[in-house]
Amino acid sequence: MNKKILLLRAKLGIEDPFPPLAFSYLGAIAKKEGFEVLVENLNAQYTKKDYKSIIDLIKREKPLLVGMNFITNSVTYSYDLLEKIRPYCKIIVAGGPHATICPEEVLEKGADIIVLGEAEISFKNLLGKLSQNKKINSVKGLVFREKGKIVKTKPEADIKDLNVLPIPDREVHRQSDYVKIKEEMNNYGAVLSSRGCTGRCTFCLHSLFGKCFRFRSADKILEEILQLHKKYGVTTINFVDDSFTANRKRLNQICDMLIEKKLPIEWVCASRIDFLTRETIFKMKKAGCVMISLGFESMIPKTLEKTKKTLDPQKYIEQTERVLKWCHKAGIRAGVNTLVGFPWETAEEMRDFQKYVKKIRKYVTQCFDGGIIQPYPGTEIYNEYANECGFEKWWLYKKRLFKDEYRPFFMIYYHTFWDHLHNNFFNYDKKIFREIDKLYKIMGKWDLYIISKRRFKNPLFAYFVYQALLFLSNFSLFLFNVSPKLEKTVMERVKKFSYKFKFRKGTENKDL
Ligand code: B12
Ligand code: SF4
Repeated sequence: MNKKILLLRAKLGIEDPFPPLAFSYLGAIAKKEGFEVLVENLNAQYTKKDYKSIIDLIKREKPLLVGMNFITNSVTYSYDLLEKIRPYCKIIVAGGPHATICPEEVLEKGADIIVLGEAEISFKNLLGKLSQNKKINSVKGLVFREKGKIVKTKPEADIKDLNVLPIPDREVHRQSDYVKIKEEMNNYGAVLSSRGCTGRCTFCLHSLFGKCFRFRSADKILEEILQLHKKYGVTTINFVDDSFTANRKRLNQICDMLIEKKLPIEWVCASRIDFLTRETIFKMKKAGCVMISLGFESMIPKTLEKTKKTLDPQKYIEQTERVLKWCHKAGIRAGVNTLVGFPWETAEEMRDFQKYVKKIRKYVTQCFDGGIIQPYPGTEIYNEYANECGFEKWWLYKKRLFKDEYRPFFMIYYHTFWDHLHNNFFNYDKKIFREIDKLYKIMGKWDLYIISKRRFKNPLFAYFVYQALLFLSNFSLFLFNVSPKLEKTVMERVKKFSYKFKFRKGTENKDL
């Protein structure tokens, strides 16, 4: 019997700076069950693989199954790959956010079995059955076809105690796909310390890991950090949790352990605004935290309320300003996530947002990050507006805005969410479109400014770099408006050069 599996991620348009944790977790599970695990991530930033080499690999290795990962906004890329490899695969298993929300669609596109949501237990049981050529009906958490009918097995329970999971196995990935220079070993430092979220925001797919927020113990986190430091020389840990700071007791324990160990480790995380206190922030700093990405989203009370971000917008906005000041005092860089473009927002509110950004920006020392609302399936906002705004199943027909996955220069530093604005899901009128565009340019300018300042100590030189980047971004935007092809011809080299001149430290949140 062939105990070999291939885990595969398609090229998705936005490159992966770090190895997908899904494959590290599932790889660890499969290895424990005695399987050999092959991983190919066509979306890894330095991979040299293409469709043809994947087909050759499948023909050569004949894996028992090929497991693919599906994310909504790039799902058509995954479907392309699925179609190409289909004739050469025995069994294709699908998982990830999109496969969980739209299992029937993924089956229709050619997959054989869908594993819903948190997959470790179902995947382990599925491997057991498939490797013994047995029926899979008793495995929970699956969707598949049997005699032409779609079968959905009973749901698998959330893993209550995350400590029972193995430490994700990063050895399943090819290091050269993610690391070219020593500093990039930090790409191996992505850690998931909890699953689920205490929030229920209407624009977010918080149901992926079930309804219940669970966390790994501080001991387990430390064990993983020590392993990453010793084995890969990682010095920056990137906690990718939805709610890293939600449990204060555990946060304190993690901080205490890191303070006591005196490791040469810095870390970054994301946090809701309301989980942070002055004491917490100062303690986090002492424990090596250098950056917090704050889930602020909006200063528009109506939006904060309607999206269920908070029940008390006024208090929330006041807390935001306090948190920003505390981070500033503690010496932790603060990033601010924003989200605009909700169908009820007005041009005037966008102008208020612009003023607000100008007011708080001196405390924003990482970047403004976020976007223009994209209605992902499985979210409340999708269910409420899909019909009314005519964007049902948009991921299948929405025209790709960029040819050959080339993204113009102005999007790297300046107008990161230009494509999201131009997707225009909520049919903005001209006025609001213009004001959102303006808002993102104000934030983009600030991002360019702080990135240049952080990278170059000499203030005059930093200012010069900032002006140069701003000029190049605007020039790229101008060329793109004339002709996307022209932009590519002129700016592709500049883009390559600017990548070489990467801003290494402190830019974890921007593709620099
Ligand atoms: C890190 C991250 C990223 C990184 C990814 C880097 C990387 N190499 O992984 C970056 C920054 C690139 C990124 C980008 C984007 N992301 Co993102 N991201 C995340 C985040 C925060 C963590 C992902 C993670 O590592 N999770 C931990 C692992 C263990 O979980 P997992 O991947 O879900 O895998 C589990 C299961 O899903 C399942 N599974 C997954 N794959 C497979 C495959 C098989 C075969 C099987 C059996 C099971 C299985 O098993 C795993 C273990 O249980 C999630 C939020 C979240 N809480 O998960 C959002 C999330 C995945 N991102 C999301 C979005 C929307 C985006 C962007 C569109 C945002 C943007 N700015 O444009 C882009 C799109 C990227 C693309 N190429 O298409 C959404 C996806 C929604 C959707 N419907 O698809 C999420 C869920 C956030 C949210 N709550 O809305 N992202
Ligand atoms: S947006 Fe953030 S706080 Fe809200 S549900 Fe999603 S992860 Fe949780």
